[in-house]
Amino acid sequence: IIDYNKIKEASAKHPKLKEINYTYGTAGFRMKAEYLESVIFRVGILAGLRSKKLNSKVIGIMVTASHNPEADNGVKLVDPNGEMLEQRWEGYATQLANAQSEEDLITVIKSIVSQNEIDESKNAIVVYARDTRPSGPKLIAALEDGIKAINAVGENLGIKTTPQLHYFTNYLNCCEKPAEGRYEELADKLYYEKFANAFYKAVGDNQRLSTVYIDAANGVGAPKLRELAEWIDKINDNIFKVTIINDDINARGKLNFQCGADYVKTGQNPPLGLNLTCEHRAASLDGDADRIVFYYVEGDGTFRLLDGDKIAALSAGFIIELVKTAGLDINVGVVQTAYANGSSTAYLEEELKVPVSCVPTGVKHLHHKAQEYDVGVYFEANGHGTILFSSEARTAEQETAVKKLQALSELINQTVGDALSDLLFVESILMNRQWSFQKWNSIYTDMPNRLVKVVVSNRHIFKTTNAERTLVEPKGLQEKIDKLVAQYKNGRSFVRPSGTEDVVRVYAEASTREDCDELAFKVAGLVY
Ligand code: 16G
Ligand code: ZN
Repeated sequence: IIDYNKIKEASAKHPKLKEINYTYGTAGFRMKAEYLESVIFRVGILAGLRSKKLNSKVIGIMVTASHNPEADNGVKLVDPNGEMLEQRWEGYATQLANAQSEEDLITVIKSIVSQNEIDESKNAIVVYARDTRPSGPKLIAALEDGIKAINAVGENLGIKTTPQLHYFTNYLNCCEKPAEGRYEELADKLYYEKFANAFYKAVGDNQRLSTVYIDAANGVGAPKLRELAEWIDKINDNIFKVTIINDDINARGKLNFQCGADYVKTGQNPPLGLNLTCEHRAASLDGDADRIVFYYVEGDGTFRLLDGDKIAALSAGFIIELVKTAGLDINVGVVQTAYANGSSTAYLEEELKVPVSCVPTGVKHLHHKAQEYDVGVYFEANGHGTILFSSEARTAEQETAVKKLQALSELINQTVGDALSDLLFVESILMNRQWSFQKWNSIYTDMPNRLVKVVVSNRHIFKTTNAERTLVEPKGLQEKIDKLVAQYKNGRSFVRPSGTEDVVRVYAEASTREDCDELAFKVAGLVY
């Protein structure tokens, strides 16, 4: 039963700051860590309510701000199947976070209980983890107060990557409950064991490739990848060689600073601390290890990025080949956002002849669309993505191609995009194909592109349609953009409000670097 007095008392220790209006957005709640204490306390309560509503299923909570600066933090809820929180409950999260007084908070809780006919007497179970941010422990303490206030059982998983938390939440709900051992260690062990074994299966007896240099953004990906690589070594120490750089998780100020997937993708240059020569294969993770981008430099020093679009193309190409070889009746589809490079879309549609759909930014949109295919490949250009295999695609026939397909389906983290699982997935395809990064890059040539952010007084006046590719408001602006775009060969540009920052983003693409930069600059000028 819910003890409302207990909640009131506990909440008084984590009062809501007056001046702030919170929104549960694409990435949950995310902002400067010092504004988050009351919010995280309330997220603990919400997770308890959600668990009660879903018959005591386990709900996950991740405390992270991903690629944001070290001073930020954030929190996200994970549903029992490991997917993002159901959309209607995002609204409840926002309402709870904004309740000003203790009285208001109780009113909101009671209305969630009654709207969802929640049985207050049901048990509630939640698991939670955090990344390596210095503000993490204090916020976890506030979270625990919220979990206790609603009489939920809470299991602290300690420091984990975001995808590990998604994976373990799903595991607890669908697999046998672990009989012994602390959850904190189990969550690592089960994860390493699963992905190391699947990698071994997927690479078969193909020869290993050269060392991959991983920029771990000085975040949680560093220790976790190191341990995962040790597990792989235990099975066979001659299939995967990795060198981790930017692995300093203890020094202040280093997390995501001039390194990590977002830095590399946005700036289209290598991170601090990595001396790239043309022999190197490299990749960058983000601060919670759910994004990865690969890259290398040419002999002449040109930087080549293998981003989410290239990962999607590599994966789709290999999977389609396996499906054909095995003669399976399985449909493969790719889901992209407006940020996908035009050349990648053309390659998928024209060369691979695979259906491509475009959806708004944010994992929940991509994930849901991908579920419509037997095999749904989705990657955002920024390096977040995964592949969903329906049970249809996981048949038990014993043919080699089918076996390989099955191994791949086990190697990819199907709950959410996962940098570590994606890394092994890509590596296994490259090993099967014996492809270099150069060969992989050559499947198509990226159109020069530029992403800029524009600070505006109110980003909420920007409204989009057509999977964010067309502005409907402010009125007349889209026509002006269209006119500009028409002046450039292969020009493409769109404007959308960010879901995570107080800015408007402008994306532009054109045949040459100069044209593309000029187009981005001019469109930004229209927005400003
Ligand atoms: C978050 C999303 C990412 C999206 C980005 C867009 C998840 C796990 N991550 O990082 O998918 O691309 O936000 O940010 O959902 P924006 O709206 O600020 O451009
Ligand atoms: Zn992330």
